[in-house]
Amino acid sequence: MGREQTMSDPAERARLAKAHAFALGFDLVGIAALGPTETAGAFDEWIGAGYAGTMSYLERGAEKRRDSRRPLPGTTHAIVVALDYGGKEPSGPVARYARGEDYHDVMDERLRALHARLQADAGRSIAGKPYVDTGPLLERDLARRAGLGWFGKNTNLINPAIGSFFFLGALVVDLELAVDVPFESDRCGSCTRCLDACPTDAFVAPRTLDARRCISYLTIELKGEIPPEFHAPVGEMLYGCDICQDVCPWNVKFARPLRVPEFAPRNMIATKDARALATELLAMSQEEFSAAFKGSPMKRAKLEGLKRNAAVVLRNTAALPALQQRAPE
Ligand code: B12
Ligand code: SF4
Ligand code: SF4
Repeated sequence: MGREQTMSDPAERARLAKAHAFALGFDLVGIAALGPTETAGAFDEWIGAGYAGTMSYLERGAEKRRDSRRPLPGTTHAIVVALDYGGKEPSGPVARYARGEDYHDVMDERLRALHARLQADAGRSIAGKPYVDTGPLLERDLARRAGLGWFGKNTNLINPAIGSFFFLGALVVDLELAVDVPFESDRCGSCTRCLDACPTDAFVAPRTLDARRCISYLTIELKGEIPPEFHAPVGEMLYGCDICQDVCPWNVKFARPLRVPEFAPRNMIATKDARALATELLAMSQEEFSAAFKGSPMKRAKLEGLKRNAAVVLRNTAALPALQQRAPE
């Protein structure tokens, strides 16, 4: 087959796009046609119930989330990728996803490189844009349609070969590509481990999370004070929460060691337990914080938010010895 003929075949183009994505280090790749979002109803109900709390940007983008062609008009297909962030690494006060460099930057750079390779293959410019949590796309919906996994009861997208400790991203393009078969089966079965393990009872039903109760929301997204009823359940979690993924049998069995150097924990985090890290954060100036957390996703909570979390964690860890002494009662 000549080059021109090869590049006019959607199946061959899809094969090449996937080969490029794997060569760039992505762990899963699938292709979906853009169009009306199947789970838009679930999203609207979720917003309507108030479960998004103060994350008003989600509601603002609701219209565009109903159809994945809307964020970048003219685009027709998405190459959806997943990048594993090392679920086998030990749990700790900072959720695994946030210990190293910001995943938005790491994924965005790789998706841009993928876009450049597609254009080089085609010998022309192709309209397209990478999305990594950076626009009004329901990424888990798109990923399921591209065959990457199912919606777990903990709401995370789970893949039967690698579990759920991965980021999602998509390169939307104006290019016809052969699509993958959507992931139709539900492999959770009768398991309820994630629902039972959540310290704040944040799941109102399987696959429905009241974000206002989730430690990830409370320690990252919420501005202002964490409501007192959640102080004890936050435990030693300074930033984010991995509990409902840690207990999932698919992660227990298939989570992998960290392979992406950019996600290795920065020094500030690697060497400290919750108490030491909380103490250091509380004493930090804005300048020290900016230097120590340059390029970190933890900057999202700002120093003020991290100090708020640190105070809760310090209170919780200080109370532990006293509680342990009372155990024989
Ligand atoms: C807002 C948000 C949050 C919120 C709300 C989370 C939530 N579950 O809704 C908070 C701050 C709590 C959060 C936390 C986390 N997040 Co977050 N978050 C997002 C964001 C920006 C939007 C998600 C959203 O629209 N939620 C609204 C609900 C309704 O949508 P959904 O959860 O995607 O659920 C879909 C399906 O489950 C389905 N659905 C919903 N209900 C039902 C019911 C039935 C019966 C069925 C069949 C389907 C169904 O429809 C929904 C819409 O498509 C996405 C990025 C993006 N643009 O999509 C990242 C994203 C989902 N987050 C991610 C991560 C890594 C996390 C954390 C693990 C971080 C951490 N360690 O602290 C936690 C996990 C907590 C959890 N159990 O979900 C990853 C998830 C990767 C994966 N494997 O799934 C994403 C995709 C970011 C990325 N680009 O990698 N997050
Ligand atoms: S991330 Fe933590 S707090 Fe949020 S739903 Fe999962 S277990 Fe509950
Ligand atoms: S813990 Fe069980 S119910 Fe929850 S997501 Fe994993 S398999 Fe599904």
